[in-house]
Amino acid sequence: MAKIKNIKGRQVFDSRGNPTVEAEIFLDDGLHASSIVPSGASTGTYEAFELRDKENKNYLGKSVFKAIDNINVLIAKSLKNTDINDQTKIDKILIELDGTEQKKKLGANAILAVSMASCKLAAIKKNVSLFKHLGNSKSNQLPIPLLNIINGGVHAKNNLDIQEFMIRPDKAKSFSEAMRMSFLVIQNLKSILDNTNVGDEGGFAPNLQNNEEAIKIIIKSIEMSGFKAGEDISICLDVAANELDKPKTIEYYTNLVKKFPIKSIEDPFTEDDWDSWRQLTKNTNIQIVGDDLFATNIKRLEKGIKNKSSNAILVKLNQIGTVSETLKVIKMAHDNGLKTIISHRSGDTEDTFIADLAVATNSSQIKTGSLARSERVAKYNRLLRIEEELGNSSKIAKF
Ligand code: 2PG
Ligand code: MG
Repeated sequence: MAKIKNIKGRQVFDSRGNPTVEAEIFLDDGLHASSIVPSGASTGTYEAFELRDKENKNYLGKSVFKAIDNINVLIAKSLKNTDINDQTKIDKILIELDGTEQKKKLGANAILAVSMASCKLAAIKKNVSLFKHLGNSKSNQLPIPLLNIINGGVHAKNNLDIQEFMIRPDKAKSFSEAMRMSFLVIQNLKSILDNTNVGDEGGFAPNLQNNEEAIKIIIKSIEMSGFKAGEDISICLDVAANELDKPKTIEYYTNLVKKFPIKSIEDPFTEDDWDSWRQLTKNTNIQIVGDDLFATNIKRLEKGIKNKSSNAILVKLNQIGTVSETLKVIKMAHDNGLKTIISHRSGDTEDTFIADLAVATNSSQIKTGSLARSERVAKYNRLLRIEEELGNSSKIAKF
């Protein structure tokens, strides 16, 4: 048994330059590991609570010193001497110590940093890669990436109201091939845009006439790269409907899908519009993804499964706040035939935990931005290394 000796929290910064939480855990034998939590911009009402020091004017109300303090005092004391290999117990202690539905007492940012760091440390102690520690003997499938190559909505200061225009290289035979295909499309897209400034997730953020123009330019870039749109590479959208000024209708989406090679739509409706979700899922045969709808929360996922609201779920660790609860949500989704897409946040960091999580859980997809900004690219690079480590036994999800 390897016991936790000490836990240290510290305030660091995320990719938008906002303060965030890092936790570092130390074992008796001197081994240690750390993890940093990300932060969203288009956040849902049902997400776990992100604790910020609203009254701290020095940091415009965004510092996380209270969360850090909770790690250094309450959490460190409660987890001292706990076996690092017992993730279920660690997360249970954290959940009970907090005691609130949305992790409002300690802050989900404090809790998740510790939960992820303990997972990483257990892997280091066992001397295995994180994806192997988190997964099982079947964890040899690389996810297909969804790359957000045009940013809009609250992630960019432009006039597009759909938040994410993504490409998914469906016909890639390996992860490195998926990245090569995506690289070509991004470079071609860059060559035809006048303005190549990027948004929060590394995708370009041009001002265009409307959403359809963004889709048309992406199709053009796919074709310029020598691929067939809708076959080799498909288009995926995240509407992030909670953030829309003008909601979109079921007909808008069914027409868009008829017109363009779109294979996946995330958050087409707001988080409580269960009826519209159900109808759209019934009326199309593409992937409909619940993000703010489920908030990686098992109770909301249960409701969505009963309601037949979607056929896929976006998974974000910090929407729920512990690794164990995230794994349960993924299992419930798979047991009920839903696809899982492991996701970054728009404010992210150098932490690559989600890359390992995607492989460990056999998730068919990962969404972690474009090929720009190191906090995004780091996840893709980690997946390339995992593919190399798996060698001949590796495969990639099929579409
Ligand atoms: C989303 C995410 C990630 P945010 O809506 O899916 O792309 O954005 O982190 O701002 O919620
Ligand atoms: Mg989303």
